[in-house]
Amino acid sequence: MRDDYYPFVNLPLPYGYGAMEPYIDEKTMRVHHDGHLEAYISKLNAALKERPGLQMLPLAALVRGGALLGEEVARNAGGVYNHRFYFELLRNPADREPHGALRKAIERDFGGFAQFREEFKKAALSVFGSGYAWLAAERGRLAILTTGNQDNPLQRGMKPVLNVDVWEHAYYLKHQYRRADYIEDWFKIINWPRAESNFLG
Ligand code: MN3
Repeated sequence: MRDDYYPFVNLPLPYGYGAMEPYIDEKTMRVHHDGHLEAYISKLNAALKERPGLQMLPLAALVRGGALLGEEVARNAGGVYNHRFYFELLRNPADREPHGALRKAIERDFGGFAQFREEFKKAALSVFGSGYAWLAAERGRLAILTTGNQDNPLQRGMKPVLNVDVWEHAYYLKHQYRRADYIEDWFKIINWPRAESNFLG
C-alpha cells in the first residue's frame, strides 16, 4: 500500500505490534508507530497545508528537497519517510544474513558480511544524539552513513537501502541506555529481501 502524497495518513504496520518480540517490545512499537510517526504525519500535513505549491510532490521529493523547502516540511517529511522505511525493513522471524545480489554487493564493498556488520554497528553507535545509521547505494556501490535528526541519504544523492533508528525512543523502554544491545537485537529482525529490492529498485 502506498501513500506518497498529501494529505498523508498513518498506514497500519504490516505486522502486529508484538511481532518483533522479544527483540523490540510491543509497547515500544505501539508508541513509536502510533505516537512518534503519527506526530510527524500530522505535522507534515499541517506544514503542507500552508504550502499549496508543495502539495503535489511525492514524499521522496519532499525529503530530497531538504532544507530548501523549509525546516517544518523537511524535518517532518524526513520523520515520515525514515520511520516508514525503518518499520518496513523489520520482520520476525528473519534470516540473519542477506543472500543474492545484495549479499554479493556487501561482500564486494565491505570485504564480507561480518565486516559490514561490524562497520554498521560502529556507525550506529557513533551517532551522537538522535539520528539513523544507513546502508545506501550510489551508482551501484554500497556505503554506510549516519544522519542526524530526520536527515536522509536522498539529500546526498544516495539511494537508501536499510536504516536503523537510533533515537532513544526506538529502544529506551526495553534497552534503556544500552544502544549496542538494541542494535544486536535489531540485526536479528532485518527484512533482507526487502533491503535487496531497495538496492535493486
Ligand atoms: Mn523513531
